[in-house]
Amino acid sequence: MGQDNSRAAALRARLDVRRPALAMAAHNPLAAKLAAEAGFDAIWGSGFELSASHAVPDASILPMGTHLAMMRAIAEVQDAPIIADVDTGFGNAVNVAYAMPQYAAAGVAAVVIEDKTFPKDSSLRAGGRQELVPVGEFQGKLEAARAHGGGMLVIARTEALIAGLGEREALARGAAYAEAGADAVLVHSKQKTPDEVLSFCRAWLGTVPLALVPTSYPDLSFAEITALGKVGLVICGNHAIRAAVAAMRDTFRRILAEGGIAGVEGGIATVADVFALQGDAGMREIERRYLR
Ligand code: SPV
Ligand code: MG
Repeated sequence: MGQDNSRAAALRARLDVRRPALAMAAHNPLAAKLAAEAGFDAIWGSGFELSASHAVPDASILPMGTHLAMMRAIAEVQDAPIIADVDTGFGNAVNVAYAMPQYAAAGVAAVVIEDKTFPKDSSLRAGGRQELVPVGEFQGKLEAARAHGGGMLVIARTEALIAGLGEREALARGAAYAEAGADAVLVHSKQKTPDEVLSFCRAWLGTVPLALVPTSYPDLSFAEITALGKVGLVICGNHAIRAAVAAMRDTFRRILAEGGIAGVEGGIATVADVFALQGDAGMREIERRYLR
């Protein structure tokens, strides 16, 4: 997929501050398929979800190839544009330049690169290591991503608020990243109320749309975000894995407590439902045509 990355073009057209695109996190192709089926505009290829699904910390533990293979597998089973969470870009600008063509070839529409040092730590982790790279160094990473990204959108994520550096630093970094060619600026916050992010959004005078991940301040509705007139993308950062964890825990507990599987039957997906999600209809067609 070269400069004519059609999923990137579709996503670009959807980054509309009058009606922000809604992305749902996915940690595997099945979750992505369910998110697309539910009507989300895009899939968030979340590093947190993928790490959690491997039961390891979201701290640059999994290799790039694991994340890349998952993005490719997600692209193969559904059509919604994928926004790949490439963390810090797996190193410096050289690592970014080598990673980008591989993500583009995997069918990814956009990458989000964050301005933390490598290896990263999870933004939401209490007491996490949140050190940022210098602005100029990060601009170089963004420029490398654009130059080698085969038409993918490049979304710059600043962790200035997460690192406690304040709104002025966050605004300056956002502006510098837009100047370096970022298609959007993701501003992340782990405050329990939306005040910090709302203040940033109101003060943002940049020319590119903002992106938000409202995990920590869930009371902020999509309508309230839209009313700001600045946000082109809202990412539901980890709701697939958290839903899966809660559902599995409850089902497993009930089966043991009830001494059988009958009780949970009505509350879980049918086998036929799962067959359909596996593309059973497509395989039947192949069988009909070619199996002799
Ligand atoms: C992710 O989903 O991997 C993110 C969002 O980067 S957060 O976990 O909130 O940092
Ligand atoms: Mg992440």
